[in-house]
Amino acid sequence: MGRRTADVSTPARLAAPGEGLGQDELALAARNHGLPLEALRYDVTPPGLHYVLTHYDIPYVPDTTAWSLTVGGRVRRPLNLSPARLRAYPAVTTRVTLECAGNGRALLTPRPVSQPWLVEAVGTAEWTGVPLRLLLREAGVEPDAVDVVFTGADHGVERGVEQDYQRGLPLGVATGDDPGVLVAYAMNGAPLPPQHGSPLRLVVPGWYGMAQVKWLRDITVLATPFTGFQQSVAYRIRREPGEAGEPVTLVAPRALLIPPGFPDFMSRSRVVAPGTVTLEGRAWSGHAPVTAVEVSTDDGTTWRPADLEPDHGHRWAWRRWSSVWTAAPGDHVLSVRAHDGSGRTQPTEQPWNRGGFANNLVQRVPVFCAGRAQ
Ligand SMILES: Nc1nc2c(c(=O)[nH]1)N[C@H]1C(S)=C(S)[C@@H](COP(=O)(O)O)O[C@H]1N2
Ligand SMILES: [Mo]
Repeated sequence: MGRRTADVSTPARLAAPGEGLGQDELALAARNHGLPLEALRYDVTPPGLHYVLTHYDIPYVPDTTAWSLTVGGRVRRPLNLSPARLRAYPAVTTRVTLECAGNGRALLTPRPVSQPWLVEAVGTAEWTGVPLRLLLREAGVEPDAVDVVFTGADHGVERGVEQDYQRGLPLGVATGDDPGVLVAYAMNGAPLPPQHGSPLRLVVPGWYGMAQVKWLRDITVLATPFTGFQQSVAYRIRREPGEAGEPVTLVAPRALLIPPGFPDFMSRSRVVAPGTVTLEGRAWSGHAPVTAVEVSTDDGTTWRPADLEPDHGHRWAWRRWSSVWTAAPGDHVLSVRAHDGSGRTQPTEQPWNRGGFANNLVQRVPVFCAGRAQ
């Protein structure tokens, strides 16, 4: 597999100063849709409103009973499992907020040319499946194992490298139980929809989207670190094309606002009436639980704490926050930022890298307050 080796791939392109979105980025944006921000209201994102990101094509799987998941490599007893067999294992359901590592990319200058997310590449679902550690225990991992590689059924070419979509996890993450990695067959109590990985996908709570391999068909245990394209070339934080860079792993803290009032069709800027406005939204982090959320109604000059709801037992899902604002006539810029238990927060200056990954810059929501104060 792989017509060319990963190290000769073309670096991702940066947009020239002032260069608008091209047709290729528009095509990606139309295929890979975001969460309409008003859907941040739901604890669990309703079907179809969860963001979607697929690098190549959505595989056509009309008969999911014919699917097989193989587990092999450095194991004593290779497995070959059908979705029906997987349903016979003890099932675990976990509520998880997924976010694409490229969320925030299109806000960067210069803009990395790729899927042009603003802030909406996020969603929360209840994923049901089999704990990966049970499958690995049954297969009997050899003592020299270091990485576990997950292969999807989708195939494509990326920056000159033909490949199956593949990602690896360190053995400790794959076999750990905090978080427990799932081989999921259901989303919100129903079989996985095609775009979310039918019939099987990986769910790695706390990690960015690229780790959550959809259309999962093979799990291979390796005695050497995995160096595939999506591990060693893509999804690295680097400023220069030649750098090895740091791997993209856990989700950085982020809070988003449910845009208040009503939108202008073209600019999506908001209009609110004067008086009391409840600002509300969601906050999450893959590193550690969110400990505080702050809001600003003066474009980041001053911040005040918002009320943060408890996690209601859902550590890996976003949490609701709210704050009351008295809107006065005129123009305002609303912002919100999350802090987590690892001491991380959101920057107000863009943290630029070539791939446009993990940009958790604070959201800015311009609002026009119409009319006279009461
Ligand atoms: N097989 C496969 N799995 C994949 C991808 C892919 O292109 N192919 N995209 C990944 C990326 S980058 C993201 S952000 C998540 C998106 O998951 P969702 O579409 O269910 O929201 O899937 C991940 N899993
Ligand atoms: Mo992603």
